[in-house]
Amino acid sequence: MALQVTVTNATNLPNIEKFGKIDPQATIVFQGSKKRTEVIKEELNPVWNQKFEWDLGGKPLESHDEIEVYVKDWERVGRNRLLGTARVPLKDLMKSKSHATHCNVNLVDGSKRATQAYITLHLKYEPPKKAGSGDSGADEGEIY
Ligand SMILES: [Ca+2]
Repeated sequence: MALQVTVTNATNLPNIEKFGKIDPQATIVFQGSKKRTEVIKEELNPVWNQKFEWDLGGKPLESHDEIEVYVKDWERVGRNRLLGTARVPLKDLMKSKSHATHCNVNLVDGSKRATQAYITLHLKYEPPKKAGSGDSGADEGEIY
C-alpha cells in the first residue's frame, strides 16, 4: 500500500530574486514525512518530473488525508524562501476508480493569498488488496 506523487512542473512562479531568477525546489509533506525535488536553477517555470512514494505501512488512506506542497527559492546562503504553498486533499484520489488523479494546483503565498503560480502533480494510490495473502515470501525464491 502506497501513495505516489509525481511532481511534474510549476508555472509562473514569482521572481523574488533581485538579481537573476529564482531557483525553485518543491517539497511534498505527507503525514509529517517530507520529500524534496531537485533545485532547478534560474527558472520561473521549472520542470521536475520526479516521483516520490510513501509507504502507508498497511494503513489505507482516510478521507481527511492531504498532502502539503511548498515551493521555495533555494539560496546558497541563508534560508530558502517560500514562493507558494498549497494543500491537496486526497479524497478525490480515493474516490477515483483508477486511484490516480492529475491536478493543477494554485499556489497561495505565505499570507494565504492566491498567486499566479500553479504546480502540477500526478497522484496515485495503491489501495489495500482485497484478498488477505498477508505473508510475503512468494517473491523471495529467486535470490538463491
Ligand atoms: Ca535563489
